[in-house]
Amino acid sequence: MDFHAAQVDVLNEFAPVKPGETKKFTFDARYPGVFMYHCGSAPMHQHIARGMYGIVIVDPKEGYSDKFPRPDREYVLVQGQYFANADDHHAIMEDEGYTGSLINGKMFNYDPVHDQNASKVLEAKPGERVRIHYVNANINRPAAIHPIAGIWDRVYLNGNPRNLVHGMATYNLGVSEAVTLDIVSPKDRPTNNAIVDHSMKAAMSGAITVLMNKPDADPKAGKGDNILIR
Ligand SMILES: [Cu+2]
Repeated sequence: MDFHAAQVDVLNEFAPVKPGETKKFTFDARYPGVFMYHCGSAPMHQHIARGMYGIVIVDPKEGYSDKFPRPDREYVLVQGQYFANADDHHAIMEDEGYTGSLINGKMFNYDPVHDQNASKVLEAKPGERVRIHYVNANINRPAAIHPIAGIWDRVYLNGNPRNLVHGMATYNLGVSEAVTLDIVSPKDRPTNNAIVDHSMKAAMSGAITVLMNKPDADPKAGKGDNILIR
């Protein structure tokens, strides 16, 4: 297991664990932010393509501040790729047979416009600060994260409160990169957003997430355990 939040010995702590074996290690998370983790066993790209990845969120020791205000809601989005033949690890490495983009494990997971079976969306009330923690677990491709009909109010590079950028339309996430993105919809008019990977192949094959801003938003959505919509 490769935890990008950890500073450890790659030959020891990140060594492969064979079937039937167990391994235990601990680390101090010294940097706040959002980080990818993934299976690091060979062939690593095949394990990642099979979905063995996720996000680690390290909260800042000092808590919230003017620079890092408490959000009204928070959501986690982890983007990855679906390959037609997950057995062909050479094709995966070459980005061949990439047929869909996954958000938290499913194409168009929160997009009822493109998938009529999608029953879930992200929700917020107009004027609320919505914080999105986004990971790019693609094999080779960057991801251009844009909130259609909106602007990222604040972007925290790698999710670190010290790395603050304002007013961005699109943030380009490198491979394995994670970012924290705040969006605040106008209070005085109804808006909805579609959070896309603006790379068209990714958007058209699954990387679209609908954020509905409505006065009767579910009060529990984006809070506590519900930062991940299941
Ligand atoms: Cu890695």
